Amino acid sequence: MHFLSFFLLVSLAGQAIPPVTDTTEPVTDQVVVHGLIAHPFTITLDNIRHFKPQTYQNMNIVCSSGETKKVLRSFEGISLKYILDSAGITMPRPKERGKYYIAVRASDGYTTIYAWNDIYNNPTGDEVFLIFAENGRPIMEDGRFVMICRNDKITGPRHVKWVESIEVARLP
Ligand SMILES: Nc1nc2c(c(=O)[nH]1)N[C@H]1C(S)=C(S)[C@@H](COP(=O)(O)O)O[C@H]1N2
Ligand SMILES: [Mo]
Repeated sequence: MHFLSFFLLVSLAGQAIPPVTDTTEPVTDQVVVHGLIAHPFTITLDNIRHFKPQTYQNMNIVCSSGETKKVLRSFEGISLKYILDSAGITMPRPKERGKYYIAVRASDGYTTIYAWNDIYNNPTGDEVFLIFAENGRPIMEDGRFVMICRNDKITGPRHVKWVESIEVARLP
């Protein structure tokens, strides 16, 4: 075999096979805010203080199976509504408000949505937080940012680990 093609083959094979030690999910260190908004931006641990984070107490992460997966004595974060207000949702036809939704996506493909009405016309709007610290420590294994909905009865499904984007979109 020609030396160069052998070299190419080896380097391509090296790319295709991830290191065996890498069993963790891809860690996301920023959250991109995009879609039908006036001011797209990216949230990082460096700029999240501009959103005036607050500390809240006591929340359990409960799976649909009924199992309590995690107990948060405290968590620190910013509200989704405040993020959206900063982004400025563009809605030229207000009668279409019911078609608008917010998709929260994680790096492993896990996704949850909130209807625009859930955030702006329901108590839920005051209960959804992008959090970056749990029990007084930065979040590590679940990515740097997690989204939670504090008033869900079953809190696991809309507890999104490894959040990488928040998109404002509209049904056709
Ligand atoms: N990105 C991402 N977030 C996720 C999941 C997931 O698979 N991917 N699983 C959900 C489920 S089913 C539950 S119950 C909670 C708690 O899961 P954990 O025990 O893996 O933390 O996280 C939720 N968040
Ligand atoms: Mo779950």
